[in-house]
Amino acid sequence: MTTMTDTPGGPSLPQERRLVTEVPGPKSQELMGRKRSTVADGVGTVMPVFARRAGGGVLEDVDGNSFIDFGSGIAVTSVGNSAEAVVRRATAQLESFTHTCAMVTPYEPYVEVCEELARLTPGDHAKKSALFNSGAEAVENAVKIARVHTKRQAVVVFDHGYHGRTNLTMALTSKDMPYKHGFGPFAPEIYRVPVAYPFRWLTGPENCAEEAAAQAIDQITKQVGVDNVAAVVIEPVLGEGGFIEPAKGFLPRIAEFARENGIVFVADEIQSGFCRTGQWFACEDEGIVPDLITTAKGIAGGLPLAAVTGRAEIMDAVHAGGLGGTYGGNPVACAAALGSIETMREQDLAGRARRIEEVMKPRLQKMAEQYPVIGEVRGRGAMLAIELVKPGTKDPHPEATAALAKACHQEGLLVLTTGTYGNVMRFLPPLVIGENLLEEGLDVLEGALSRL
Ligand code: PLZ
Repeated sequence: MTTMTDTPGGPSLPQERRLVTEVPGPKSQELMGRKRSTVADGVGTVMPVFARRAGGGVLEDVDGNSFIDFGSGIAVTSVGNSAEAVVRRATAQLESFTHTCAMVTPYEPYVEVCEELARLTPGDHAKKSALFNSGAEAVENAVKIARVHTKRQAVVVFDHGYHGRTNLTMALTSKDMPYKHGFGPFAPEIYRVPVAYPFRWLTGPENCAEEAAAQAIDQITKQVGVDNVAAVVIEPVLGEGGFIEPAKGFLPRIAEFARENGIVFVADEIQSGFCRTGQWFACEDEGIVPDLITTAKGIAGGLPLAAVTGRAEIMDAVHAGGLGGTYGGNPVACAAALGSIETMREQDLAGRARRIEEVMKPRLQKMAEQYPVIGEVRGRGAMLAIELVKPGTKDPHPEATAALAKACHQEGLLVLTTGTYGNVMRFLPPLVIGENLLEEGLDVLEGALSRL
């Protein structure tokens, strides 16, 4: 019997970095052999160790090694793995019923999650939500809703954008390898325009916001035609593209342009949302009120749940029965989301994210001064990154990035890379991570950098 105190990943899990074997250890190696013979090669592995327990700021593998977690399962376990309120609520729900299908017989947790989303997302207009299983599914549905509402077809997305791996969301995603390569043909009526990426803007960062917005708007106007555009879809901080913060002013300008032209502005906050950047949602930093917002990942503490939330009149444009899916808004996932939101609220995890930035960013900046391989430190809250370059240039350095990640893994620090050029190391610790672990993780990173 699992009780609250010995919940895997719960308080009994020592919050420490501990290496007791080489990485990967023998048990992980054996499991990796079994994986290779039965799991499709297309399913990749970032760090070749098998998880046994995880919680707080650590992940323990089957050999007994304990890693400091700077990844949160790609920005999912913001409240920590097996967070108490998530386990408590999801367990109670598991014991009541596991599934009815929300379209067949609705249940209260689904409604409660939508009520929370209406409260938490930006803007005080009337809002409605629909729930799904994955981020990609949420983005697909945001496009469906925007098309019905506007009776238009075109969708505008941005350089370096990432929105998922389904056919439509692959089309919305900008990076070929590994996401799109060989998987075409892709969905039509998708148009890509420039984003204000200050570090790589040709004329430099100073006028990046205005120039990029002008170019984007010119392309939309001249190449697509505003009357054809149903939606613009953008991540307020571009995640898989390399933790790019669009230069200040860019997002408000695009949002304004959308508003003036009857285009639905969709903020994809699947990676940046739910306290990750130090606010409930990243678009709040520039006072943006999206028409639709897509959420997933951090919403449910590790259970699969996603949502589209937005202006009631847009959401309600779709005919009855037009939105759904067998599992969308599964009751256990909804209960977990309510536990996750409860934790974020009670423990002020947005404040914790801001504190993580305070601890990490100055240290990363110091490392950047010392090691010219770091071209830029960026991000906010607990969504931070370093972009690696060939020293003295801005040429991307994916080899150094991969080597640095591998060195960190071997020293007991779980880090992830990202970026169109594969040259960005990102830091996404659980928001509940202890400050001692944060500092120790940075020590490991610094040591690995010095040996690079
Ligand atoms: N939109 C902004 O970050 C998922 C992808 C990892 P799903 N990002 C992690 C990988 O290699 O598959 C993501 C995102 C943004 C949409 C998605 C898609 O969310 O839940 O993975 O479908």
